Amino acid sequence: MCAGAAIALAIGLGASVGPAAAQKPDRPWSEDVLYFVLLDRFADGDPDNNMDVDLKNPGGFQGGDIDGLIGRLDDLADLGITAIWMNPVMLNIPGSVNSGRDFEHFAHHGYWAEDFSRMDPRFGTEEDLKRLVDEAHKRGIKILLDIVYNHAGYGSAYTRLPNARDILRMEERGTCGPEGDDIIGCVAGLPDFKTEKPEVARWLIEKQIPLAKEAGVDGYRLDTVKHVLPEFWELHRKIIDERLGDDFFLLAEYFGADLNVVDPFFEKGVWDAALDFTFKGETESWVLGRGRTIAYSRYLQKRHKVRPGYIMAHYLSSHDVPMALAEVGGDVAKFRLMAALQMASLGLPQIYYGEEVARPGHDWPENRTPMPWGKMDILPGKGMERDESLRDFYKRIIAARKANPAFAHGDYKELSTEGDLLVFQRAHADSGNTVIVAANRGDKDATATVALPAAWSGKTVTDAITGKAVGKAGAELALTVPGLTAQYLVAN
Ligand SMILES: [Ca+2]
Ligand SMILES: [Ca+2]
Repeated sequence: MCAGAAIALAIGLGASVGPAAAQKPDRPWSEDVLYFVLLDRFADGDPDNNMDVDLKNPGGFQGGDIDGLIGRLDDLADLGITAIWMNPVMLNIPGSVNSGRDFEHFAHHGYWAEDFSRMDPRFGTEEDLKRLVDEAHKRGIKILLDIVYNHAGYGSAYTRLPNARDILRMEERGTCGPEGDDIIGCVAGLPDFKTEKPEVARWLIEKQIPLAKEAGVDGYRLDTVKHVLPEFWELHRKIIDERLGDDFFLLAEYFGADLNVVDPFFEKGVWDAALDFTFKGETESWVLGRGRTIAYSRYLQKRHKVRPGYIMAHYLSSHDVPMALAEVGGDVAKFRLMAALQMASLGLPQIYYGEEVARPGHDWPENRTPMPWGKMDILPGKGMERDESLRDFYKRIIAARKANPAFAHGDYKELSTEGDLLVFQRAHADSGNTVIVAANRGDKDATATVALPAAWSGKTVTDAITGKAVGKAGAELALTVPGLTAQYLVAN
């Protein structure tokens, strides 16, 4: 080692002395509840970083930032969530593109990178990101960075590099692959990185590591993974393991995928989890009375075929699909039923910001309305109505999920699928925890008599959502489930 290196090392060590960063939460991801935030629409903590803000433009910037999210961490901890995924925070392209609608579309969502090595000042600084991670960790909350390797933003600085042709396929140069080609086509006309070239792959991966490493984030949510060759993901895992540690969590967005589609990737271990694109549609359909209860039950059971150690993250709404509450006609009772089924199902439940307070909106751009803050003096959603009783319901179902390991780890056993009433059991042998879930999609009371676990004998059966006793456990229990409600039955 030369003298210079020794000095640099000494300075490096000196710099690390100071207030210790909060411990990373070591809870397994299978036990987490994930909350997805579009920063721009959540909370504006710092008006000084606002640029191009136009509260009237659904495709424009509305001022939300990391500082605003930090200010709401206590709320989120109170809700019970244990992990946050926020949209990409790298510098995005300036200005707007034509939305094809009657508004201009700015990069408010963060998916149109201008430069991967810098933070977008509209979202905050590197210090803000570090502070977010530390403050979240203090509350036992993990943070996921959203990472895009497939494409850059429209007209991004990368398209003007002298070697742009070597690293990108571009519409303006006529170098995009055939439309509809998942890998070499240009998704939505965006400049497509030649990720099949190892040198481009390494550059893209390395470029985004320093921010993650400095801030100490817990993992990545990986955007548009199906538009990048599988070999890229093998190299990616190898580099991430080396640079960020083999416990660094990777959640993939393979658009439209069910577990059969992502299983070959799980088999190779390149990701830890993938978004489940089936749960929303199947659950909405069942709650809306479409299809037989037994078919929905078999669907829920099939989700348990996920490869052990890997996770499907199931959601009801996101920035790319219509809001679930609107999909069920704005009927909050139906939406509660869906939320109860989500929180009772295997996987990593993902809540889209504001769903828990009945945020209004339907399809793009209305699926990215501001977080409603009611009377709180927080922009951009100040004055927007909040459904506090729905939030309270979410608190109770999340608390029940966390209190009962059977929800995160238990197997699935169908108990009754008569008519509109679904009753299933989740049982976890290691902890001895069992929950019986009853959900009634009809609007009238539904009844069923179900066999109870032998271990429940003589105990009081309680609904873990309401905390109310529903009966004494014998060999069987006669259940009455009011219309459009769910029960989480536990024994105590
Ligand atoms: Ca701001
Ligand atoms: Ca591609």
